[in-house]
Amino acid sequence: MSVLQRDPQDMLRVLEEDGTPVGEVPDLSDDELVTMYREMYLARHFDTRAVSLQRQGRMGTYPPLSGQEGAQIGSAFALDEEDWLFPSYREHGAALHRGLPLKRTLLYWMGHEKGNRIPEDVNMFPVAVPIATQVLHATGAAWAKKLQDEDAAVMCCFGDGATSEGDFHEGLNFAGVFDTPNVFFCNNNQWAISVPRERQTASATIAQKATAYGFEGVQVDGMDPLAVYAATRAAVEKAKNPDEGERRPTLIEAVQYRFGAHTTADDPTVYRDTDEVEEWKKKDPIPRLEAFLRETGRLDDEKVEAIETSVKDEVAEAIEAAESEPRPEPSEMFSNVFAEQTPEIRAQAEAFAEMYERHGDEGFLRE
Ligand SMILES: Cc1ncc(C[n+]2csc(CCOP(=O)(O)OP(=O)(O)O)c2C)c(N)n1
Repeated sequence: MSVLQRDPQDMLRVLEEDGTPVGEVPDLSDDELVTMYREMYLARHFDTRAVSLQRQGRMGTYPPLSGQEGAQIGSAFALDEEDWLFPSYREHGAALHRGLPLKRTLLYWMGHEKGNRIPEDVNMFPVAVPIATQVLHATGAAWAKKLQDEDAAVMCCFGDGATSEGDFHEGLNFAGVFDTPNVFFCNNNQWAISVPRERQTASATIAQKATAYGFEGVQVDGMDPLAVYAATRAAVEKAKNPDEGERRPTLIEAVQYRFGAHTTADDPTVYRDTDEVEEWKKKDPIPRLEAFLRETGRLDDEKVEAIETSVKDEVAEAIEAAESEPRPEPSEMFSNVFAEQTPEIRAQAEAFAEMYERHGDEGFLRE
């Protein structure tokens, strides 16, 4: 029986918090499991460095992902080469697994348009900042894949807050009716900036919303990368190759927590309790997978140390490469939105140019 065939309130888990298996370990090779761990470690280290770059004034606002590595890497790991990822703005981990160079992610948050250009061989869409808009794009893309008879699944990532948007309903409703090959992956990290999960919906779970759209919804422990992988893999396979009578789309709710701020522009201590954060830190996906891999002889001190060193080097190189790019021209913010500028944007660009000429960079800095 598929792992998707369960009550949406029955959370799927493979590893306990201490790394002990309590469910069926997915069929991944030793190398794949260690790579999964390395990528989670890489995502965490990248995140820590990115936050400190922002604090040093070397990068703009940045949305941290710490705590969410298991959900991001575990889900992206389940995609095949031909599948597509439609991310929100926090999916730096899923993106690195897909092959987006870290330098691009850094450039994006440093304000370079170049950072938003996805390499031809990476099947993912650019960052979506307007909440839930990517759900519609992903549903449309999946419908196109189906109409063109292409064998590809489309995974769309969004937060718990996104489920309150009309776009979420429209996308999932359409996917159900047109039976599109979608995996809707909700990173329920408990908070939409300062709005807690209880204020987002009166439903017992987000996963159960799938029932209303006529397809399967599954709740998974998002701090457990192997459970996330198992659920996403089953959803990807079903999207591309459903059994008789099965609907292609799936809604996955990965229950997790963001350890840090929503972005570097807010202070989470104002709206949430430090005890709550500490409780969730006990579920950290990285030591959880590490304990399992050590216990089963796939990792030891030497291997972990080698991973640590290579990850630090990789991130340092990406930072150096991003910082050696010439600074973007501020006027570039008016480009790349429309092929031809609208009269409003043209007027704004002209007003900006005039102000910039008069005051230079200083005119835009606040004390
Ligand atoms: C359409 C829209 N409305 C409001 C915002 C402002 N905003 C930015 S992030 C955010 C919260 C999103 O929370 P959630 O969907 O749970 O994702 P998370 O940031 O927790 O990953 C809001 C309201 C926005 N970006 N787009």
